[in-house]
Amino acid sequence: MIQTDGYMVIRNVFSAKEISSLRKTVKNHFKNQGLLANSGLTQPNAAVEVSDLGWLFYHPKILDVMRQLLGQEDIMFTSHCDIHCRTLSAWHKDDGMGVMEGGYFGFPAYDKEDCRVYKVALYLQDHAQNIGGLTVRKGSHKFAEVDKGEEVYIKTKAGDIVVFDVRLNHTGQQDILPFLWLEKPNFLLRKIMKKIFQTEAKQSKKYLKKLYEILFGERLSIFFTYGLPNDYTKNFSVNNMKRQLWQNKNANIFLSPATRQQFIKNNVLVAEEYFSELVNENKS
Ligand SMILES: O=C(O)CCC(=O)C(=O)O
Ligand SMILES: [Fe+2]
Repeated sequence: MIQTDGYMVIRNVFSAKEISSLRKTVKNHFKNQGLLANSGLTQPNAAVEVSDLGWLFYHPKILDVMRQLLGQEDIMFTSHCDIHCRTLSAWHKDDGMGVMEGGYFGFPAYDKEDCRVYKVALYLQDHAQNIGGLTVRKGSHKFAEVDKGEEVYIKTKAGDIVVFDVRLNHTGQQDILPFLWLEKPNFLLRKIMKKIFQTEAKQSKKYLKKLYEILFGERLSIFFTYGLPNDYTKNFSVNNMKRQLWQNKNANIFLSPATRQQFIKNNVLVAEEYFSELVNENKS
């Protein structure tokens, strides 16, 4: 259960056609946009910045899953969405404790039962035969320590989603070659490459990464977030939007009218109702 474990896997949410269309949209965006981050590219505030993704956020299956997990009809879209291409990762929480004082909730909310902000992790390729998908620490949404909790690697196929509490400890792909049996050889390979090609460690890492992408395709992912319509979700949304705006260095705050209209039509509340304070901040 998501309230005890802090995460839930839902299989076959998207069709092969939908995944292929999302891959196209994400790849196309990163052709000439995005920020360099974690050995790859990332686009914060993608619900606002990438208009072709709109349909994903009010997809009937996503709204069904969220209503079930949140246990009620009334749910709120936070306007959070990050998309990634080829990025690597390390253990962290998405509650903003590392980003601002008190995190996105304004204080450590690990013991709060009605703090229910859930993120969708959608990988646009299979991660069942490698360790490039999501690894979580079960139950770790209940405490502050990032290095505590039973480690679980979640095998996913393109079309599956993982929904997790934003306070949960998690990491994406950590090494350039995401295979458990290669943990030691990864290191040796880099050493050999350095000898043969006289390439520096950083350079040989880059070549290995490129080689992996040629063999297995580019690693693309989409993360987006909903919550119960309460103060926890509102604070998360406003403060997370601040983070997205800092990263983007621009002032695009609001969803397109078409996307907004679809949320209204589907009875989904939108956190951007509370973003007016951000407009004034961005002007000054
Ligand atoms: O790269 C991944 O798979 C994880 C990304 C992530 O944790 C995040 O965007 O917060
Ligand atoms: Fe994360």
